[in-house]
Amino acid sequence: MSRFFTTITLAFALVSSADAFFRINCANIQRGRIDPLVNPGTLAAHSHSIVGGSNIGVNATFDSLLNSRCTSCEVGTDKSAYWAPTLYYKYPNGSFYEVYHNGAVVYYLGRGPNVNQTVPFPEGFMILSGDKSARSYDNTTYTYGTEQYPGRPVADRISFNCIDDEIVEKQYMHDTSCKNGMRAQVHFQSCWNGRELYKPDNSHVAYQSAIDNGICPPTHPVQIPHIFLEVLYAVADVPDLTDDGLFVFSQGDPTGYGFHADFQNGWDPDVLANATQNCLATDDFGQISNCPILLDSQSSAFGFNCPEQPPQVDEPTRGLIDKLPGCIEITFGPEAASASSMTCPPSVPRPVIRQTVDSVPLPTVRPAVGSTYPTPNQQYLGCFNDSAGTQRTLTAYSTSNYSFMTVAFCQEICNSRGFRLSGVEYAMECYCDSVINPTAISGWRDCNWNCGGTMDLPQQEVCGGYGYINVYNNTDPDDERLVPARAKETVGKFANKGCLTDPNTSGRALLGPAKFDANMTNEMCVGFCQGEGMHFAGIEFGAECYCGDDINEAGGAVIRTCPVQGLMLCAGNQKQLCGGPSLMTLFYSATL
Ligand SMILES: *[C@@H]1O[C@H](CO)[C@@H](O)[C@H](O)[C@H]1NC(C)=O
Ligand SMILES: *[C@@H]1O[C@H](CO)[C@@H](O)[C@H](O)[C@H]1NC(C)=O
Ligand SMILES: *[C@@H]1O[C@H](CO)[C@@H](O)[C@H](O)[C@H]1NC(C)=O
Ligand SMILES: *[C@@H]1O[C@H](CO)[C@@H](O)[C@H](O)[C@H]1NC(C)=O
Ligand SMILES: *[C@@H]1O[C@H](CO)[C@@H](O)[C@H](O)[C@H]1NC(C)=O
Ligand SMILES: *[C@@H]1O[C@H](CO)[C@@H](O)[C@H](O)[C@H]1NC(C)=O
Ligand SMILES: *[C@@H]1O[C@H](CO)[C@@H](O)[C@H](O)[C@H]1NC(C)=O
Ligand SMILES: *[C@@H]1O[C@H](CO)[C@@H](O)[C@H](O)[C@H]1NC(C)=O
Ligand SMILES: *[C@@H]1O[C@H](CO)[C@@H](O)[C@H](O)[C@H]1NC(C)=O
Ligand SMILES: CC(=O)N[C@H]1CO[C@H](CO)[C@@H](O)[C@@H]1O
Repeated sequence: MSRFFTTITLAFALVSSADAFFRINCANIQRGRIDPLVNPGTLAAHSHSIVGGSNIGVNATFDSLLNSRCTSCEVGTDKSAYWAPTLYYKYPNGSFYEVYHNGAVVYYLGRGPNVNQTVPFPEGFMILSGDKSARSYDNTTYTYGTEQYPGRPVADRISFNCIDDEIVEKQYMHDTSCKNGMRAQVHFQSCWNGRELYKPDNSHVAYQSAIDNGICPPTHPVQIPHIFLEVLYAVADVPDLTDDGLFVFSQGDPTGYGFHADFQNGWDPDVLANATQNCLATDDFGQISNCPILLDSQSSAFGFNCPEQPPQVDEPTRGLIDKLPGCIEITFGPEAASASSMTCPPSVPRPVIRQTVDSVPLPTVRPAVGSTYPTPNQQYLGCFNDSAGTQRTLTAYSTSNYSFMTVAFCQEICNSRGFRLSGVEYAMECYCDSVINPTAISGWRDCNWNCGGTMDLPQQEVCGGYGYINVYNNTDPDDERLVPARAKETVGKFANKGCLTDPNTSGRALLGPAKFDANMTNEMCVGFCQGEGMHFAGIEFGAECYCGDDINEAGGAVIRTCPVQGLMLCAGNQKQLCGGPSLMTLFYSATL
């Protein structure tokens, strides 16, 4: 299998046309001693890292998963849960540290001569693959096989890749000094007996003859999608690594032979049926973009939109902890770990399982292009591309605020600054302008990140995507905030006479009384000069007011039309202009 996952390019080169699959990226949804397959309703024996539907918990069922508010996997219609043991590093002083990983990658593979007979997982279907007590390689237990399709050691369902300059794959944790992470991998059974949805000994399912390929045994004739799960552990990022430390999985396994993973179906049945039929047997190279039914609900924002949930089991599993959760003893094998080394005696106090209320799916508002949202004067113009490498779609102003960002929050930011156009991007960013950059193109479907500020609301709205922006236009002709700043036409008896140059070579353009005020406005300066008994009032550089009865023409001052650009906002009124550098906004009245 390693051939797929070294790089995408390599996968493209090596995958044959029979090797169809799709790949779903998932972020963590919860961690802790939860395993509704093996220990429904109660504490699991060891700690798991779980990805998928947000309703995962000790009582999770097909219905509760399907009802999850969201999934931490990129396909929104897959609310299944997938989990694997948590990996720890044991320091020489006995403390444990949880090894960082950011979720899992789940592959759905279509393999073997009967791939076109693959049926979707039934509702309520569950599988566990692997054996938590294994501590050595079992070379005697084989999958079903025939001469044409030989069997293979079942132990090959587990493998580890050390991602370094060279990638080496073996069936155990053979190397933990991997610069770019250690990847643990599990193949699931893809043959079903057609009867039970789950049996505690997993005898309702069997492996294909070659595990990731081949035929199903006659006892388990129904071919189901083949799940292959990968978790990439950042083994090199553990602080204070020493030669005397030990990487150990949560079931007390320092070998890796006991790695395992669970799947609890939470797929929208129609979607899984469609994807099984159309995307597993054809030549699609793992791209969700080639599978229309999955693309419909695909979001690159799965981690943002569906963040990790608080742990239901009230005990520490993250960071630095003083023992493995659940009385787990470390056992090195080669004999299988005993049940007692992985179980708490009844005398040990049990952590509380927090009562949680199953969530329900949240609607996401997606206004149609041309419609208004959320108020009747805000017209949605569409999803535009907005790559950081090119000029942005809206360039005049931008800000970022994850916890508060909503469409309306950004509209207010932009409109209050005088910009008609507002754009939300990347869940948290807001861009403003009066015009759209002509290179930007609308009509994209990649605006699918929920706004950070709607995280806790009963309804979600969309705030762009990674490199994509939702643009809104405030079309209200009467919105005062959008009227560009300008000088007043009249202030009382005083009329605006345009601009007066103030070359400042031989005295000011107006030689009477003057004042500076941090709250300067047109009205303030006119009022001041009128009070001083002067006929001219001139405002310069935003906050300086000059008065006079004559213009200092000898000093080079002349009246001219005001320039379109270069005038300054009044220090005391952002909607008024108050001259500029060496230039006055001029008011005059013949009578006082
Ligand atoms: C054990 O060692 C680790 C790594 O040096 C350290 O972070 C931790 O605090 C130590 N634990 C105790 C209990 O001293
Ligand atoms: C499965 O069906 C597809 C589409 O009809 C076909 O291209 C492919 O060859 C079939 N695969 C097998 C193994 O029969
Ligand atoms: C299985 O492994 C054992 C122990 O390493 C070895 O002695 C035996 O020959 C192996 N059997 C097969 C069939 O490879
Ligand atoms: C599968 O989904 C695609 C995309 O939504 C749709 O066009 C197609 O009709 C569906 N096929 C079946 C068999 O339902
Ligand atoms: C799980 O279900 C049982 C039986 O309905 C209930 O007693 C228990 O409180 C539930 N646990 C949680 C954490 O919801
Ligand atoms: C939008 O995409 C076009 C075509 O790929 C590109 O030329 C343009 O620079 C992009 N514009 C932005 C704002 O990203
Ligand atoms: C985000 O917006 C809120 C509400 O306006 C404000 O209180 C907060 O300071 C802002 N945070 C940042 C980082 O700007
Ligand atoms: C935004 O609305 C205003 C007022 O209706 C209109 O003049 C302007 O052309 C619109 N801008 C865009 C980019 O649609
Ligand atoms: C400007 O106006 C504000 C608000 O009216 C006031 O608090 C401030 O003291 C004024 N500043 C000056 C320099 O007059
Ligand atoms: C040559 C001249 O008139 N310079 C004046 C320019 O303005 C400053 C500040 O008002 C005066 O200090 C200079 O005398």
